Amino acid sequence: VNHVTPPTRPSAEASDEFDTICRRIRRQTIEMIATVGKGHPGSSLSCIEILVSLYYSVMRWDPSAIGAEDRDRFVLSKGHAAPALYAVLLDRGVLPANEVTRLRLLGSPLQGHPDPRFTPGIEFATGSLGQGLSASVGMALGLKRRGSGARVFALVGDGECQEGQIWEAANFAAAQHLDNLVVVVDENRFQHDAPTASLVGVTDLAPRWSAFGWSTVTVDGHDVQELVSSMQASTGGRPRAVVARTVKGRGVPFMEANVRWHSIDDPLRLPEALAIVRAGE
Ligand SMILES: Cc1ncc(C[n+]2csc(CCOP(=O)(O)OP(=O)(O)O)c2C)c(N)n1
Ligand SMILES: [Mg+2]
Repeated sequence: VNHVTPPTRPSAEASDEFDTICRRIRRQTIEMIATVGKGHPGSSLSCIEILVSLYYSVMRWDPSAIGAEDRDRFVLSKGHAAPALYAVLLDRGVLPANEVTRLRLLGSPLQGHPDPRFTPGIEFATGSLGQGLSASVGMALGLKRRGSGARVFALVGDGECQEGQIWEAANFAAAQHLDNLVVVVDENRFQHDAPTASLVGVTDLAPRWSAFGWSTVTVDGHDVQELVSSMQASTGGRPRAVVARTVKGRGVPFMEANVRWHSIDDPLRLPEALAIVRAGE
C-alpha cells in the first residue's frame, strides 16, 4: 500500500510516484466498469487525481482504522463517480480485492452509488446530487464543536453546483467559519448529457464560492501536487473551495470531453478503453 509524503515543494520524485498511482487507479476503475459493462467512466476518470491527492497525501486517515474518531472524512457528493472511489479503497486495502468484479451487482459492496451500509470506508450515502455537501457541513460543524482537529473533504460536480442545496450549505459553512471543511469542485465542464454552461449558463464557479465567503482557488485538477497544496493552505477562518479544472474521461482519448461517455456510450468499446489504461500503466 503506497503512501506518498506530501512534498513541501513540488518534487520530481513525488510527481513520478503520484503518476504511477494515478495510472493504477485509472486501470482499476476501467477494469471494474468494463467487467460489468455499467457505470460512469467519464465522471470517474475526471476525478482520479483529486482522489489520489486526498487518499495518498492530504487526508489524515489510516486504512487500518477507518472508524477512528478523529479521522479526516471524505464525502463523494458526486456519488455516481463511485468506481474511482472504490478503486482507491481497494488499492488502500480497505475493500477486499476479490470484490473487484462485482460493481453495481445486487448485494455487492460495490453498489452503483456509495452506501455506508454496504461498503467500508464510505462516510455518507450519496447519488442524489446536492446532498453530500450539506452532510459534510454537518460533520465539520460537529467535529469543531467536539474540539476535534479532523477535517472534512467533499467532492462535488460542476453540474451538481446547479443544485440549490449546494448554495444553502455553502452559505451556512461560511457563516459558521468552518475552516475544517474543503470542497473540491470537479469542473469538467460537462454534466449528464450536455455542457454544463449550456444549461444554466454558469461558466465561472470560483467567484461564486468567493462571494459566498469561501477561500477559493482554481487549480489544474490533474496535477496532484497543485491539488495537495491547494487543500492544505490555511484559510483565515473560512471554508476552502478548490475549483479543479479537469477533463471528463481523462486518460481514455475517445472518452475525453465526450459527454456520451458520462455513462456507457457503447459497451463494445470498453475492451479498447481497458487496453488503453493497461498499456498506460
Ligand atoms: C438530484 C439528482 N438529479 C439528477 C441526477 C442524475 N444525474 C446523475 S449524474 C448527473 C450529472 C452530474 O454532472 P456533474 O455534477 O457535472 O458530474 P460529472 O459526472 O460531470 O462529474 C445527473 C444529472 C442525480 N443523480 N441526482
Ligand atoms: Mg461535470
